Parts: sequence; structure tokens; C-alpha cells
Amino acid sequence: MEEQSVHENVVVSSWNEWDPLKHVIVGRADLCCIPASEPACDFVNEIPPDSEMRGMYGPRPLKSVEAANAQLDDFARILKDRGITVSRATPIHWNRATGTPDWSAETMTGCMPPRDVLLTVGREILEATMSNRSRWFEYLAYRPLLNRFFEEDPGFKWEAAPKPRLTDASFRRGYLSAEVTDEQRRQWVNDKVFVTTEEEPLFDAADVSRMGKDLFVQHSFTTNLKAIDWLRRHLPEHRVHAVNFPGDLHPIHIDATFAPLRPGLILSNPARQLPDEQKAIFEKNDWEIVLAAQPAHDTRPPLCEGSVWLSMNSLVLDTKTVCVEASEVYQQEQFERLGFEVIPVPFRDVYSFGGGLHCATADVYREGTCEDYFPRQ
Ligand code: DAV
Repeated sequence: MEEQSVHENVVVSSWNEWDPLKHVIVGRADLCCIPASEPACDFVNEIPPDSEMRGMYGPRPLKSVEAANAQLDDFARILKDRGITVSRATPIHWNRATGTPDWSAETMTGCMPPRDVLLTVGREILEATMSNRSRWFEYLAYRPLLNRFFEEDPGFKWEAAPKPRLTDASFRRGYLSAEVTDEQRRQWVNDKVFVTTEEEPLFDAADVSRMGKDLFVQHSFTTNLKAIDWLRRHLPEHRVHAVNFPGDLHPIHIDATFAPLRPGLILSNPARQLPDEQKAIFEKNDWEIVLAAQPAHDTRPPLCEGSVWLSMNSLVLDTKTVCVEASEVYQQEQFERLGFEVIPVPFRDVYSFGGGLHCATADVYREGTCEDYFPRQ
């Protein structure tokens, strides 16, 4: 058998980002596309003029897909060698037009960052609404796995958040326009005015950081307050906190910004810090927030939408072991100083497909139970 669960009948369980990882989903780059411009995503217009994809949406260059898949396969092998069960996404033909009664989109995106779509909270996996039209159908890449977990694990709660309509009312027109100045952007982000509106609940799962009973959710381009309220009502046993990082002019997903490493320790992006009033809960409960090391690179790989801070997008295997991108030497040194064994994983070729080592995975099973790490609220 290719994959075997370590705990009989319990396939899905994960309460935080640090307990010993036993089963994980790793994405795939097959058939991934650069999506056409849409209200919440204008990547085509950001493609550098010297790129073969200049001005184009559609399938990413085959060579880049092969390079990314080689690193993803290697990462999967590294995890398996550590005794971790690895399940993989099932790609579909992303290069086709989709639509609903409310909109149509020229292509889909792909199934590289499973973290964006799947939110594992304890015995539940929740399919996020997503907030880009080109990512509306991405859950399909995980349905074969979720269906299998459902058959194997009688206690697995398979959930999907309300499918969003994503009409024009869900987006601020012109928000991403190249004509908007940085000063204006800074003001907007400071005022928590993002590209998505409060028309309906919208979230990407990667905006959620799981710390036992407490879930910290970044209010961002991809997650609105209505979704944070929805998560609060959906997970009544948890405390759901909205967090912001005003230094980030393009806030999308929390995991290159604010990453818990073990109980009591957070790695924080020095360029995107939590406002003082939001730090209170960590201080009150004696958590330490350390600033991440500088990235080893000052540029991003070709056709990459993420920032150089993917340097801190690491996968914690347990409270003593962490996977870090192989060329991110400063981040590795910092992890070693913090008492971690570092597993270097070459991953720069995957960055363009939507993120780093944390993005590229989604938890299925970690040991441990739901603990209260923030008794003082
Ligand atoms: O800052 O590059 C990347 C997160 C991708 N899921 C960043 C955000």
C-alpha cells in the first residue's frame, strides 16, 4: 500500500502548526496556469517585459513546471524518509475556461499551494471559499483525497465554506491599478481597506494560523472580516482573532509574515509587524515574538508573485525539526540558534507556483490534542 495511516481509523487530526507531523498533502505543479486578470488578481500585468509569458495568461512554461515538480517530488521523498505519510493533489486541466451564473474566467490556476485551500482544524478539513475567480474550483484537486479520508475515517468532518458569488460587488474596482501610489496603498492598508469588500464571506485557508484553541486570521486581500466572523461561528469551540500587518502593502496569506514555531515562540516578518495592541495577547501569555532573519535573496524567481520573505515560509515537522529552503542560509542559522535541527530543502523553482514549503503543504495528521496556549485573554 502506498499510503498507510499511522493511527487506525483516525486519518485526520491536526490542531496546530508544530506538533509531530505524520501525514501531509503536498501540491503538484502539473498544468498550472497564470490566470488572466480579474478583479482580485492582476498578475499578467506584473510579468516582467523580458519574460516569455509577457502579457500572457495560460499554461506556465513546461520547463518551469518540470523543475517545480522535481523539487516537489524531492520534498515529498524527504518527508517520507522521515516516516511522514505524503498524499498528493490530483491535477485537473487548469487551462480551461470556467464560470458560474455570475462570472466567467479564462483559466484556473493549479494545485500547487494546498495550504491556500484546505484548513485543517482538529478532525475537520474545511475547503476555503477562496477569493479569486480563477481559484474557485481548486478544491476539485483535493476531492479524491478528501473522499478517501471520509471513507477511511468515521470521525473525519469534511466541510466546505459557503461558495462565494464573487460578483463585482465583492471587489473594489481599480484597487490593483498600477496608477495607485505606494502612499495611497499604505493608507488603505493602514485603514484596513483591501481589494475584497465585505459583500460576502471570503477567505483563503493560508490566512489562518492554528495555535490550538486560538486561531489567528489575517484580515487581508484574500480574507475579509465577514469570513472571520463566519469562521468564529463555524468553530464555536475556538477563539478566532483577526490580525493585521500594516507594513505589508499586499497582504495575502499569513505564512510568510507570522509563523508559530512551537508553543511560546513566533517568527515574525520584520517588515510586517503586528501592531502593539494586537501583540498584547502574546505578551500576556509569555509568548516570544522573534524577528525573522533577512532573506538570502533580494530578488524573486521569474514569474513569482510571492515576496522574498518566502524565506521564512518553513514547515515545522515537530518542535525540534524544521524544513527550510536550501539557499536561505540566514534563516537556517537563525533556526539553529533557536534550537532546531534544520532540513534544507531546495524549493526556489516551486516559489513561482504559489509559495514555499508551508504553502506547498496541508496538514492531515499531527500528533497531539487541542490545547489552550493563551489562557490569559
Ligand atoms: O509574502 O510572499 C506568500 C504567501 C503565499 N501563500 C508573501 C506571501
